Amino acid sequence: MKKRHITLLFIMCIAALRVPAAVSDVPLLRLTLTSTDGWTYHRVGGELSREALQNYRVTLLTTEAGEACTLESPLADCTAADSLRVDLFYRVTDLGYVAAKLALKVDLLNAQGTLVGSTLIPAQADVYEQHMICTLPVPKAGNYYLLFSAPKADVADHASVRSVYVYPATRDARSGDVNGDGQVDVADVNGVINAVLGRSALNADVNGDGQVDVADVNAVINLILSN
Ligand SMILES: [Ca+2]
Ligand SMILES: [Ca+2]
Repeated sequence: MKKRHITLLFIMCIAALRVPAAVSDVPLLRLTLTSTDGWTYHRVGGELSREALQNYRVTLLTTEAGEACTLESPLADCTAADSLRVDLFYRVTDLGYVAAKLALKVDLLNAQGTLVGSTLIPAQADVYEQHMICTLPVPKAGNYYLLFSAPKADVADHASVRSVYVYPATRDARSGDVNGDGQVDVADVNGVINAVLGRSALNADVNGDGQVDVADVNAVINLILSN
């Protein structure tokens, strides 16, 4: 049997399956009072716990001597993400001290610890409950983690992280490169099939109709054959 016939037979076998396209409102990472697993707070004598978050002890600062107190997320699977949206809630406990001086830095690092992206989020003046938002592009499919710091000295011992949510901005699958490796090839066909079968949360809506189904398998094969 020819390879193309085998492919068509397989497509017919999964033709009845239809699952909704992946949604991007489920956080990839979150740090809350009830969810601190995998997160690390780097500060001598510091701890990351429900009590520490409640009692404003998860501060981010860099001392005059250069010691940085930082917050590190666990690794996240960013295979399906074009970018990450970070929502960080920061409670200021002394406005007079902190106003206009606070800015948080968010670094994106790959699994080997190499810095691949960075942004600085300035605080709003005279606001106790700071909602700090930034977007970091994901350079290519893979696992990444985030490192939060305050690079200016002495700014943030009067403020504390309250919670962090990191949402994936779903990769646009219409190019056919559903796994984000820069190529449209058989690996993407496998990716779409796995998404159709519910084995992967990859955005595989290649034809952009809002569903992930056999039509997307056809669409990615057509993209490969047309190249
Ligand atoms: Ca690909
Ligand atoms: Ca589709």
